[in-house]
Amino acid sequence: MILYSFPSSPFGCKVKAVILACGLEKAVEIKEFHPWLPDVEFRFLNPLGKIPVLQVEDDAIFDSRVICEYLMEKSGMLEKLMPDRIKSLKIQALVDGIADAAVAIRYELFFRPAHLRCLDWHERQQLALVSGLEYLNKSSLSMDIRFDNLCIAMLLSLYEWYYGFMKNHPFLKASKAKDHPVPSGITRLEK
Ligand SMILES: N[C@@H](CCC(=O)N[C@@H](CS)C(=O)NCC(=O)O)C(=O)O
Repeated sequence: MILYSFPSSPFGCKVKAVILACGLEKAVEIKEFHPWLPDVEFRFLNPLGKIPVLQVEDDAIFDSRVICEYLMEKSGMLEKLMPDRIKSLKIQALVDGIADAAVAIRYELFFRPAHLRCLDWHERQQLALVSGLEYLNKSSLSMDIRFDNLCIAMLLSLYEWYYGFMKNHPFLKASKAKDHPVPSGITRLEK
């Protein structure tokens, strides 16, 4: 299997953590790919042009939520990592929503020239991000290896719980988000 992702993608990091927790690291080759690079072939894998994508033989699976379930089911780890399915899916929805807001802000600041930026829209994304993090901060979080905790751990790097969780499970370090320069050849929006 091939995972197309980029080191700074929160959705890609979530999938990488699931790969490690399911013991699938030898079964999945990771290919770095930035979704904004013009690449017609990639659109055949995911018509939405987004990472992460998991190529499995002649099929391509997207998005990160579907990939995670596929990998957990394939490795027989679904029940173990998702003991409470609805709770896990709710936390994933929250974490993905925070990541969506963070990615939207990043794109706005990097790709869109200043004269096209909308302050109200930016503040709305910021509000979702901060409220989402506050909600997580107030939740009581265990130290267990479970899918909801993997989602949260790959999103956070600030909170006390995160340091405890990563110390308890050092094998997850390999899936942490990394700041990464944007590849050359990506054009910003100008008009
Ligand atoms: N819901 C999707 C979100 C994926 C996503 O937004 N990925 C970003 C990178 S972190 C992307 O590929 N953006 C390219 C674009 O929006 O054109 C998932 O969970 O996989």
